[in-house]
Amino acid sequence: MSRPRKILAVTGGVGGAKLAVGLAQLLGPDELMFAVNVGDDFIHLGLHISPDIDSLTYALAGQNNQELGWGRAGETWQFIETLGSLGGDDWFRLGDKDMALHMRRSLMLQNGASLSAATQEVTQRMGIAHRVIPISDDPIRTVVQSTQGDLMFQHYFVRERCEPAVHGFRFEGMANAVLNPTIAAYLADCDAIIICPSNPFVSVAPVIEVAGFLAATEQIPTIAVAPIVGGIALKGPAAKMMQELDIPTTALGVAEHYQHKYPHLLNGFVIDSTDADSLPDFNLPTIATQSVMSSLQDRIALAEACLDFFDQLAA
Ligand code: FO1
Repeated sequence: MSRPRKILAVTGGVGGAKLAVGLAQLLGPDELMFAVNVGDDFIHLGLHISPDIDSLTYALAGQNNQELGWGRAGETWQFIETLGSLGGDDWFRLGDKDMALHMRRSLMLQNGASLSAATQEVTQRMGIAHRVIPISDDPIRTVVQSTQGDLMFQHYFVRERCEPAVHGFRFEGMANAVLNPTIAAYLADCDAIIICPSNPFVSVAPVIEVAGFLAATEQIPTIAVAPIVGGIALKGPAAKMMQELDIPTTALGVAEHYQHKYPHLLNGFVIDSTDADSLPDFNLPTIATQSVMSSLQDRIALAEACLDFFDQLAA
């Protein structure tokens, strides 16, 4: 059995982008497409910000800011610091270089372009051959239901530093959001789907809950990589959210959450080697491998392991 050659990778921002980079090293632009979360998007300072699309774009272009873990490499901050000194909103740190991207996208959108078209323009200009596709061109906005009331995602994540306890999420606009036709067409002869190690509640859910996605993927082998390793989130507030939602903060907890909420979604699951003791507890095919990705080699090795896993599942 040969490896799947047409893969859709579902990803949120920084955590998922690491595996995305590994996959992009192994698969060509006709073999790999990225379906990206837009629930983190918001209008800020009059600009359309798409944090997950941008994190993936910067990572694929080798332009991600490794010190901060978000934003663009080699950044300067004159704009936001000057804005702050004038009494403007400076809690969301827009770097000078990053601003150019938001400005370019926002003006394209104002002139009638879709988010897909604006993303294609930026990714191509940054030398990215793979297709980075927003899950929908319609607005989907993640609202975090918390002890401080309903918070727009970036208000919860950046302004409130994920401190409020969460008890749920809703995705404004989801009911009217149309699955991106480019993704729908790709799924028609897609061989395999990889859910990158992104937050299940605020990165993966707003992608897979877009009408038509789950139905279109039911017959396609799908695996997810756990974003929790040794009870700790690889990135961001996933473990804290799980605790607050009364879900065990383990890789098994993530798998069971997916299986309970989306019964036909997963055919396989990938956990970190440090959690290998829990392998017998999974009731779906599961492999343990190194999923903590510190280097490019780690990203490629995890991508290889995911592709090999599809061979095992087929056999
Ligand atoms: N994350 C932060 O923690 N603080 C920031 O000030 C911040 C600014 C920012 C600007 C543009 C952008 O595209 C992303 C930015 N992020 C920032 C990251 C972002 O909020 C999160 O990483 C994602 O939304 C979570 O996936």
